[in-house]
Amino acid sequence: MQHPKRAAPNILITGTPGVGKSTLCEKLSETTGLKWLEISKIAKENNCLEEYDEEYQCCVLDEDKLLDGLEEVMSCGGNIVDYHCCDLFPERWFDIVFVLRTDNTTLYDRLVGRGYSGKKLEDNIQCEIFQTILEEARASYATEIVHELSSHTPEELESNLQRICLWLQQWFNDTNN
Ligand code: DAT
Repeated sequence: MQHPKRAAPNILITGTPGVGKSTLCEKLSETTGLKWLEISKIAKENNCLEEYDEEYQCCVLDEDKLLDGLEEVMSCGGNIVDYHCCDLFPERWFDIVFVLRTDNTTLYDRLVGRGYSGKKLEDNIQCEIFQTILEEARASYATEIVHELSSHTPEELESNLQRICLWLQQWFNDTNN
């Protein structure tokens, strides 16, 4: 269901780290003029990170503080939210959810290239193998708004971009008619 107060839709781009979220979001934002919200960066800049978790080698997120800070911008619409988890956000925020997917070899190479190793590398590969984020998305949002996108090559990047732009065009057509 479309949100009556939004002038433009909100899009969630999610998936395991390394699947290509930032790459797609940056291009999508350039092409559409929608605002790219990099949640990891926003959390850091707004002091929404709590203590460092040694086991997972990352900081624990203060979700309430983050979500409160985003409420206003999300209620206006026109945002592309980029984050590797998706079950923390209110369901009402999003008009569509894309889960980017890669095969294990591609993801492994990308994460090693980024300097991941040991448990952090293994956990992320397992996350993709068990399609954890896809299942999280299906459990958190209406299944008809959750879409998987294959994200291995520049050609796939281009086709994903086109697909989302077409959807966006349709959203504006439907909303204005
Ligand atoms: P994420 O934001 O999901 O962590 P990223 O956008 O930083 O991922 O991409 C990780 C690496 O993979 C980066 O070196 C760019 C590359 N990449 C992303 N999407 C790609 C695609 N469709 N084709 C080829 N390389 C891609």
